[in-house]
Amino acid sequence: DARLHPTTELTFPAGFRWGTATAAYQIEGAAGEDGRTPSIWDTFSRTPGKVRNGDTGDIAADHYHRLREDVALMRDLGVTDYRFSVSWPRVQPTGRGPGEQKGLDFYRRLTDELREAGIRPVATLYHWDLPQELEDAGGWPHRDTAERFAEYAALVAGALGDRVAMWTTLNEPWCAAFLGYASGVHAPGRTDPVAALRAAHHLNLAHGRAVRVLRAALPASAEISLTLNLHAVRALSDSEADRDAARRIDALGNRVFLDPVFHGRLPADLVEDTAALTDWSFVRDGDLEVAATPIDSLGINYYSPTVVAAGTSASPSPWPGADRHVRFVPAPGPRTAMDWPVDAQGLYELLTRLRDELPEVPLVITENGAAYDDYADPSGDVHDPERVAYLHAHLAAVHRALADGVDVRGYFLWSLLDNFEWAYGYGKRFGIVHVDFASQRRTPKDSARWYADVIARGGLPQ
Ligand code: GBH
Repeated sequence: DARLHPTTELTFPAGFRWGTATAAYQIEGAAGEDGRTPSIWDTFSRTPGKVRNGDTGDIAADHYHRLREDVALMRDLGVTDYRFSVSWPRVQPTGRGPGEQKGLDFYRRLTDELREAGIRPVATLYHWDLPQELEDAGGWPHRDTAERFAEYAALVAGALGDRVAMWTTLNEPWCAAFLGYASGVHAPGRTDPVAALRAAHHLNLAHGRAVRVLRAALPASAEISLTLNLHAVRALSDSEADRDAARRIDALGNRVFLDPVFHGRLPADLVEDTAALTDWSFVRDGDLEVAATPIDSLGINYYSPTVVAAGTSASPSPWPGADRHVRFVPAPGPRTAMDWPVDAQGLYELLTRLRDELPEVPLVITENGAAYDDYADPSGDVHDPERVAYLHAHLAAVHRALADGVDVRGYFLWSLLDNFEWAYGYGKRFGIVHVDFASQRRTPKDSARWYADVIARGGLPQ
């Protein structure tokens, strides 16, 4: 409220949801406890050479044993919502059949604790940790995995349906399909472009099947969503060749999911671009209708824009069929510790595009944040000024989009805690709370105090 905080420059709408986000494999640890079996990320991270420094999620931030402390951290921040993911191999160890009660109980304890703290639980069903048994049976390129996912969704809805306000089926199916099966930099580490296209389709199908299952099982008030890491694609120049490169990446990075999920169709140009690889006959009658089952909102994870020009890329790449047509151009300007460009305008562009293309769909920023090396002063305070600047700039972009009529309902900061940053291991820190991985001590950084102030004001300070 601007009257209470005269120095608040940009006020967000009442009811705007302020959250933080995490994912099971990145924080939980307890990889072998209470009946949990290996997921593809356990297998991948234990394979030498796949993850920097040989890091694994075996212990991670030990959140499985520290959920009360971590919820208390969020209560201190004042967040309204918390986005976590459910570990499939923890709650359904073989990927089929009955659930594992001890695993389900963990999420019941977590959601109890959240509700007691006045924080809305937002659950993601799949944040990349496929049970290894299902990968052994073919993984996402195999159609049956979509059926298994729908059954798993029913199991989790049965256990948590009375206590989770918002449900996300999949986190970033682009990464699951194309980093997992085409470039191989994520689990399961396969480098087969056709398998990746099949995976993308089966993820769309799994999403739609799960939406139907959730809709039938959950109270009418439950919000059902999907999170995509949409690519804010820009052509390096206005030349026809560069614009064609941008079109290809828009097809493979965005419309491969947006078109099935919101329009029940495949992008015609994508089918044409990939004709030498596949005839898409794995898409069966009725699949696209299932994928297009209505949802209540779209989650967007945004970190950086993507700049492309006509050219070629090294293979294996995560872009089936585009390697000989597209070159990725490093964007100018400052970089995060991931070497990703800092460019809040890309978020604004993405949001206004979605307003124009999907005017009926409410949007939620389900992830935004940055990795930086922080530093502790002699008193132990942890400083991360670049992260504060990054967050400020991106929230200002969200505010500008709101002013321009984009229906953004909330913002989830990635991430609550420093955690296992996938192929980068523990070397990259995204948290607003520092984690000492030797002692598991949590220390809120300056950015945590800054975010708590933003939430308390309902907006950005000057
Ligand atoms: C998200 O992934 C994840 O949901 C989260 O678990 C993760 O910790 C967080 O962001 C930070 O990484 O792949 O060559 O096209 C974001 C993944 C990163 C995928 C940037 C696209 C662009 C380079 N995205 N990446 S490329």
